[in-house]
Amino acid sequence: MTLPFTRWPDDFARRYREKGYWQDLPLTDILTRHGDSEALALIDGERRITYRQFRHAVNNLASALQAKGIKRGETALVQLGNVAEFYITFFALLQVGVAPVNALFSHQRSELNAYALQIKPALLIADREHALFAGDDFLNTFVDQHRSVRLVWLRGDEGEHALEAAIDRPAENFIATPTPADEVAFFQLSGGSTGTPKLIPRTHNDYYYSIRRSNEICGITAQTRYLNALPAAHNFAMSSPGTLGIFMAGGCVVLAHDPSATLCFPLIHQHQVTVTSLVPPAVSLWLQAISEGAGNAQLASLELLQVGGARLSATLATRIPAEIGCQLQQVFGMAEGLVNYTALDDSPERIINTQGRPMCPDDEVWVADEHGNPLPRGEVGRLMTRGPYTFRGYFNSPEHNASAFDENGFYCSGDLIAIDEQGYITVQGREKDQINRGGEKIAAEEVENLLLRHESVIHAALVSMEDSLLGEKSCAYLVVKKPLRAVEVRRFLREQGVAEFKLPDRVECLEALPLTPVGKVDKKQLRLWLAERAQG
Ligand code: OOB
Repeated sequence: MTLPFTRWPDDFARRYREKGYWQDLPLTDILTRHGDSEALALIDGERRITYRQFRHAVNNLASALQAKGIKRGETALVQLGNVAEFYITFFALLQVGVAPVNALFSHQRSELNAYALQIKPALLIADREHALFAGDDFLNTFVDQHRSVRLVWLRGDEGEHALEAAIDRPAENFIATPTPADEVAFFQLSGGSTGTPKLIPRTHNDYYYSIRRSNEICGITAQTRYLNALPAAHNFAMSSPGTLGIFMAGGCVVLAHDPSATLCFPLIHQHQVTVTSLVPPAVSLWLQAISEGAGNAQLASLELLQVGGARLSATLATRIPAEIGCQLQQVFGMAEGLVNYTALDDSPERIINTQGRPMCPDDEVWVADEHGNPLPRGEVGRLMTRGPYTFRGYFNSPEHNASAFDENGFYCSGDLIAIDEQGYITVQGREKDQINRGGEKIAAEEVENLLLRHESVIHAALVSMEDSLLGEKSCAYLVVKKPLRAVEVRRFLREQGVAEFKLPDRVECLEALPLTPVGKVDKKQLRLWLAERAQG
């Protein structure tokens, strides 16, 4: 049994193989290639895990999954944070050919249910440390609602659901059964711009290539010590080159539960970390900590800081080499595929002012006007792309795919960009109905739908407003039957079980929403009002 997904046309697949991008290896090769190496793979708090221990833990869990009757071609819903078990579970599922959706740790009931409805998971792996799974109420409802779930394992559980027990029990004669390399390995999460969170099928071949190529560009080796302070499940953290890149090279990953300076600076010093990745707001906080007394002495081992996920201002970019004392690399990527990097040997001017170049010679990227026609070099328009690691369709979403792709299979990311003569991209804005809250993506429609469930809400529009730290925050404009306060709105959304970062930072009630000539909500106008208010 294999999972349905939109494949690359045969001639593309042939070319990607001929050029060596697709090597027909399962992603588990990233780990198994190290055999019984005693090199350190992972540091999680006090725990130190070598490649040999890592591989054994993975095979134990994989073997336990097989013993429970979990089969190749099935799916899993996983919610684990920045802990060793995230990676053990990921590789174990791949070893038995089960495709996981790795929900973010910040996700709540609403997101987990939406993912489960789409993939109909055979198993759920989550964490007792997450508020949702501290007791059994949500778990019981979830298993009741999603009848496909046959097995539940929880990190930190003392009883029948204990994940750690399955990891610790030695496997006997384990035989790996990964899915074929050109089939779905797992699902990435889309930042989203529609009502329901969309899933991105990623194959072994395409994802492995993106990791291998990222390692080349970023100079990752067995000597690299990488601090992962981004959410473990995020595409940036997993593959650009991220934790999987480090594992592939035989380097060492140090886990941090959050990107705060108080946590990360000592970890960098203690473990002599050489590379890390941050979103722009975390960079601001690090710079603030340095200037307010922490200094940068603890960061002496740091050679490279990658920044991506949201727009990095030139002002902030300039301060990184000067105040943190390491090289900056801009990363403009997306869970759907395409990743752009500034090169380590690019001029400082390029590194500060551009979001880099597509990493693969066969990434086809062009800029379209609003009618889908190509624009001349340098002009601002829609990013269109296809290539050996850019997906060809969201999971089970024919309608959305029809508008997200053109007739030649080019994906329209919803970003507005310009490409210069040398092929360097600058991100100029966004056309998709999304708020980028410091790298955390909010699909406006998803939150609007939840707001409309409130008995007093007649119309709702969620728009971005500028924020000096996060870049953007969200404001909900509401037309209501009776006045609503921001706290009530936020409480209501929390009760709907939605991730905290999606709650509107501000709420405004109006008589009516402004409309465009064709009768759509005029979000441009709403954003303009917010900007005027912020100034006045
Ligand atoms: C990364 O992935 P996603 O899927 O969370 O978000 C993708 C979107 C892009 O379409 C763009 O709108 C925005 O995030 N974005 C940036 C950016 N990097 C991402 N906008 C401006 N400047 C940047 N450097 O965010 C992601 C995936 C892999 C690597 C890095 C980031």
